[in-house]
Amino acid sequence: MNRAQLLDEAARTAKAVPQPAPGTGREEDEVLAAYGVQRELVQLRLDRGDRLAGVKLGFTSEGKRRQMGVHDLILGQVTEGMAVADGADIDISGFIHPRVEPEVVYLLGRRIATVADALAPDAVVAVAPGIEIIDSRYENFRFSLADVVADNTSAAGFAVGPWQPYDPGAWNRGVVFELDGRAVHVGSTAAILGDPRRAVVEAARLAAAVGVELEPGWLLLAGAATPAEPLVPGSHVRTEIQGLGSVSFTARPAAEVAA
Ligand code: OOG
Ligand code: MG
Repeated sequence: MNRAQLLDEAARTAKAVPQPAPGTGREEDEVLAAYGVQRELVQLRLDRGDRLAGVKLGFTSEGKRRQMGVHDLILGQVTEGMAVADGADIDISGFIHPRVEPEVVYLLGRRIATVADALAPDAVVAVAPGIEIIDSRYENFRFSLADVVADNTSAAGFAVGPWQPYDPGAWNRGVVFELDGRAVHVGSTAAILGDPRRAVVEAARLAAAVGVELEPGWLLLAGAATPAEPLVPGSHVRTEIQGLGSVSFTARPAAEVAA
C-alpha cells in the first residue's frame, strides 16, 4: 500500500498508523511531495462517491501552532461526507481520537485561481461560525508538517452555523468555544493570520499545490482561533462568534451508540 492508501485505510477502520520516519530531504520539498499524497488521498474519497465541499487552512493562529509544534500554514480539503448538521447528535465511534476547534467559515462567491481573484470584492460572500472535527490518522496525534499535509491536515468533520453577509470591516470578533456549556477557550477572529481575510489569499496560494482552483459555493475554513479540545462521547460542543451567532452539536453517549 502507498502512503495515501495507508492513511485512507486508517481513517476508514479508525485505527491510527505510526508516524513515518523523518524524511531526509529539504522540508519544503517534503511538504510539496506531501500535497501530492493529499491529492491522492482525497481522490480515494471522491472515487467512493464523495464530493469536494471546499478547503481548510491549518495553523493560521499562534495558539494552534504552539499546541501542535509546527510553524507553517497548511491547506486541506473538506468533502460533503464530512459535514455535520448544526444541532445534530452524532456518532463519534468511527473516529480515532477526535478533537474539536472553533472555526470561521467563509462562503466563496467566485472561482479563485490567483491572488487577484482572492482580493476581488465577491471572493467571499458570506461568513458563518463553525466547528471543525480533526482526527489525525497518526498515533498520538504526532506529526511533522509534511506528515499532516499528507494526512489532509487531520480533516474529519465540520459543522457550519447560520450564514451572515460578509462584512470585511468586521474582522475582529470575539470567539467563545464551549464544551458542555462551559467556555473553554475565548479568542478573537483577529488571531487568524492577524486578519482572517488573509485566509482567502493564502488558500488561493496553497490550493495550487494540490492542483485545485477554489470554486464558487465552496467553503473555506479559515483555521482555529484557539487550541483544539478532545471530543468525547456525550460532549456538547458550541462555537459562538460575536455578531455572527452560534453552531453546535452533541457527540452521542457511548451507551446509546452501543445500544
Ligand atoms: C492539523 C489541523 C490544523 C487548524 O485549524 O489549525 C487545523 C491538526 O491540528 O491536527 O485545522
Ligand atoms: Mg481547523
